[in-house]
Amino acid sequence: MFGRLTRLVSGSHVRKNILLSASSASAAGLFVAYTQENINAATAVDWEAVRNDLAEIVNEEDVRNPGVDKFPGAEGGGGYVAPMLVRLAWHSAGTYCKNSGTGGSNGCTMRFKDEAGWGANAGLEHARTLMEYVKRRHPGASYADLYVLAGCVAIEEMGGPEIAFTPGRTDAEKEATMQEDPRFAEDGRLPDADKGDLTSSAQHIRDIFYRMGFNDQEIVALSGAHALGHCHTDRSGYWGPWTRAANCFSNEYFRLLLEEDWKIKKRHKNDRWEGPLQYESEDGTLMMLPTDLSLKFDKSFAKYVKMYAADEDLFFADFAQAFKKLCELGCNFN
Ligand code: HIF
Repeated sequence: MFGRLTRLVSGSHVRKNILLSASSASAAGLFVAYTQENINAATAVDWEAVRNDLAEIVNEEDVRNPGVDKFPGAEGGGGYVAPMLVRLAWHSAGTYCKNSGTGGSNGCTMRFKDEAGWGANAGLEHARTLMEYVKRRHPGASYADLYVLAGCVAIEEMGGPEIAFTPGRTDAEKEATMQEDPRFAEDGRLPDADKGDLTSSAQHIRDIFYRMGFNDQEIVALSGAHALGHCHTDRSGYWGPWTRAANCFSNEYFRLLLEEDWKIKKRHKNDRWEGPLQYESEDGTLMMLPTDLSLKFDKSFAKYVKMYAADEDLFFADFAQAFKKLCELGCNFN
């Protein structure tokens, strides 16, 4: 089965085929239209089989999260594809606003041109292409459920806690404004990684996550997911991994945040660093975003950083709850 998947996702020519063959419905030809018929079929989904397919995708070395940076090791396998799927799930859910009840993972509105094109979502087209493959094998599953489950399975496959998953999300059938369909949101809902100084960056994270209904402890617990994956210069403009085991869910992010002497990045390989403001470890191999570093210097956030650095079990338990909450914001499963 994965011989075929690999062929489909590894070459740009064949990738074009996967995209174009995915649908005749949308103008871009990218996405399968979700009809009332397959919404009704959602109850027939074999979720264990979906989980197995997702687990195979994140563990298959030839399935890639391609980029220009050429980090050490292959671009395929757990360290690259799995973190990208965690980012996919979080960006599908993190648009929620508790006051207006708009946004969230329900609707899977990132499939549409406007949200897909937000700067914050750069690079996630690779993840969405992988979801097309899973969708074709499980047509009764909504995209909205698939995006969320992909993130949960990826976390588990990287050694993280089990995230309780409840299916039942529906897919928006066409692009709309949030006034027309509350499952949509507007650009600006996902966080920026830098707001000038660390105090403003801390305030920005609070603005973003309080809007969703999270408190300081939950924000810090969620932030531990930056133990995973990389920043890519061709996506966000930032560069590098946060930890030395980007495919391993752990509390390393908190330990490194506290123990490393983080300095503003000035050089990249043998050149001047021309990218946005970011921090690097003493040996230059690891990175922190200004928003990450703000957790260390904000008193309320720092209390929880220390707690999770000292107690990985506590971090796993709190993360599992907070990530479940994130994935269910705005969802009505009844
Ligand atoms: Fe990320 N995040 N995130 N993030 N994120 C990036 C990558 C990942 C923020 C910015 C970035 C969370 C919160 C925030 C993951 C998971 C989570 C990148 C790099 C940026 C810039 C994208 C790229 O260049 O490819 C900001 C400002 C956040 C608010 C604090 C969550 C808590 C940590 C909610 C979360 O779960 C993961 C995983 C990646 C790695 C993706 C990859 O392709 O490797």
